[in-house]
Amino acid sequence: MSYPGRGALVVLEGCDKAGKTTQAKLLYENMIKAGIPTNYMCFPDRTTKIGKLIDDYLKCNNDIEDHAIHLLFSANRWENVPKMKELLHRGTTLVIDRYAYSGVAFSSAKKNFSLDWCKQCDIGLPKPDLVLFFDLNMHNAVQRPTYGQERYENQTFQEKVRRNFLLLQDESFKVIDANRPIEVVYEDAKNSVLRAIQESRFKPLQELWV
Ligand code: NYM
Ligand code: MG
Repeated sequence: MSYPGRGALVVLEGCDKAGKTTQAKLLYENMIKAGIPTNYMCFPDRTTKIGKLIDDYLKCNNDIEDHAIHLLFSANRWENVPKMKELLHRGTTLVIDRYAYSGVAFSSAKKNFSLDWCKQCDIGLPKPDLVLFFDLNMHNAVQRPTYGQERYENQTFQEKVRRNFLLLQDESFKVIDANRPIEVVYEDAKNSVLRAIQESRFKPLQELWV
């Protein structure tokens, strides 16, 4: 099957333990099965040098000043932009587990960090065609296995993060009720992704927050 035009940039966002990774993997596997060229990526990309610093920070093995870690998360996206653009222009759809919205929603939940300041370093990144925001009741999130193992995984902080995500909603956002069974959530997500692929194929890739 040949796919003219570019691939879609699809981002999955949400608080910790909302089921993003499960859904991203399901989307990736099923799109490959359906013959749609697709790649899975995630941020932070913990495999690069910058990503290793971030990984240590999240596991509380190191401390990094709040502004500096914010910029490192952003740098970790920028270092992947050439690869993302190449894939998209080759017609590959990207399913990405977290992106700049996480960058802003998490950092701006810290004291003295404004949404506006946090957005600056991500301005100009490739703009997602679709952002699926997985909205999970905090009560359900804290019940999930491994909750609380990494930095930021506490309820007060996550409630601030959730409010920040909702402040970042734009025309590409779709809020998905993640409190439902995996298969129901998946159906909802899949339909939006298939629509985004159709609609963005012949549209130029845009820049985020410009
Ligand atoms: N996170 C993720 C940030 O604070 N800023 C960012 O730019 C990104 C991409 O890292 N708690 C936070 C959100 C998560 C944590 O993500 C790691 P994951 O999806 O649990 O590996
Ligand atoms: Mg996590």
